[in-house]
Amino acid sequence: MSLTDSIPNNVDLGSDRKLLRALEKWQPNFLEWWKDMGPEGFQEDQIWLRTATSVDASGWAHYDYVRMPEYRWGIFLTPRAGERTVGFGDNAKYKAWEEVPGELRGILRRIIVTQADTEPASVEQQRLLGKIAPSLYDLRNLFQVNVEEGRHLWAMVHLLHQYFGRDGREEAEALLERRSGDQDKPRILSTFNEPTDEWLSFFCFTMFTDRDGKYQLSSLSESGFDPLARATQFMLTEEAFHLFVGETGLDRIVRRAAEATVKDPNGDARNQGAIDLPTIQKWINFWFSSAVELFGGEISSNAADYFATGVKGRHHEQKKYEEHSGLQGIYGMTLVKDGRLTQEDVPLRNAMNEVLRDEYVDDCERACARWNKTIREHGITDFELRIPSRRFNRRMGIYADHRFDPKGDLISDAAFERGCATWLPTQEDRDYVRSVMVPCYEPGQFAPWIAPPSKGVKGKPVDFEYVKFTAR
Ligand code: BYC
Ligand code: FE
Ligand code: FE
Repeated sequence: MSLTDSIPNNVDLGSDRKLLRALEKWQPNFLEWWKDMGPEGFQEDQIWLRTATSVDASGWAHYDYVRMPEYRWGIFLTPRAGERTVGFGDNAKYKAWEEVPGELRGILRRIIVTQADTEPASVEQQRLLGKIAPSLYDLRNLFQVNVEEGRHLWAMVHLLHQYFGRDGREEAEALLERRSGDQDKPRILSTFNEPTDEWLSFFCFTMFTDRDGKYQLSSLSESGFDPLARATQFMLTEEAFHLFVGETGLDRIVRRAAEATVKDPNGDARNQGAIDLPTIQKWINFWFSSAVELFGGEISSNAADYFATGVKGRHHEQKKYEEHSGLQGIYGMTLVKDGRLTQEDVPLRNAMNEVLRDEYVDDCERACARWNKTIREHGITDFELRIPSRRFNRRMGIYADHRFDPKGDLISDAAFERGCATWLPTQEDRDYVRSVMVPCYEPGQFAPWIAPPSKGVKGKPVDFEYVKFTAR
């Protein structure tokens, strides 16, 4: 099968010889990487997966059984809706760029490479999770997320190959050489080097880290560099499912925790084989605080440049804002001064990372309210989950040099050290969570620490055989 047949695309791959040759060289290396670093132990099995085969709203997703190495990773750009202009910053009203403007080459390359690097990183982080999947439904969802992150890598590699010449080809190779958590060749952003070796972390990752992806992609989806805008628009359609997996996965764990708490004579969910609510809170604290780092510095000249040049806007820049220069506004930033929290005005452009982080935090709060509703449905009124303050447990940015409790109050180093055992996962918590992670591969059965979903995938029943094992 030729590459143009094996790669569904709407970028006219068949007639672009140069691009085709570049991708023909890259593809075997990608497959090699997938076999080494993709889901371990399931490459021969038949997985009921969705594949993007076109960009039509009605028909883009095709569902069928497929062996993962034979997955058809495609290249899709959301079609143009007429002539576009740059929507914000100093270049607003100029025609959107079809090629990379020379003076923006450096920053566009940097943004695309950073975005691209996260995609294979997440697959690497999750590669052992299949061995301890709580159900076939969840196993299939894990692999769906993994193959789509693989496709997101293809989407960014396509941009690198088509628009960045030799530099782009070198960057595309390097994307297959870095490894999550590696001492010498780590992935670029911090969170993507954290181990994700049990499913509570997986659901926190898809809830909190993929959600950073949503907001970053959204702010790039109105980029003045039109191919990047169109590539990220299509990626967002897939991202919605990853977020669904995270948010509903946590809701199902919370449901089980609440049931077990009520059922147990001592109110101890762990006695019932579930994960208790305070432990879930610790994981939320850890993964949320790790994910908020991904928005970059609170006060950032990089962010100001991205906005000024028209490369990276705000979430829903056109829909939500009327003023698109970003020059008039100010942002009231909470800073630490003389050992106290104070508010200080920052020029809006320099605060763009924080503006995006605000949207993200609100979205996390919304999901958390839903989990709390699940808790209350079980008659539990003395426990509520909370999204911690964005200042809690930071390693980067303006809060990194200070210590805060989950409420966001400034505390001493000693108080932070003391609080850690109740706020963040301890070794004992990690051991417990790992101990309940036993695989459950019978169709319709679920591990005791997680409730079944309310429905199956794409109209299939919950007990559908989402994964067919070939030899086991
Ligand atoms: N870890 O002005 P600053 C996804 C660096 S997730 C390590 O604060 P800027 C997905 C920064 O590079 C979405 N380093 O940062 C999710 C800079 O370095 P230099 C991924 C970090 O540039 C799940 C310095 O610190 N997409 O898709 O405004 C599964 C200070 O720079 C970190 C993107 O990120 C960190 N967390 O903002 C699969 C979009 N944060 O110059 C996929 C593209 C900052 O001093 N990236 N640094 O060496 C960007 O737009 C920006 O690069 C960032 C950083 C928002 C990440
Ligand atoms: Fe992705
Ligand atoms: Fe994702």
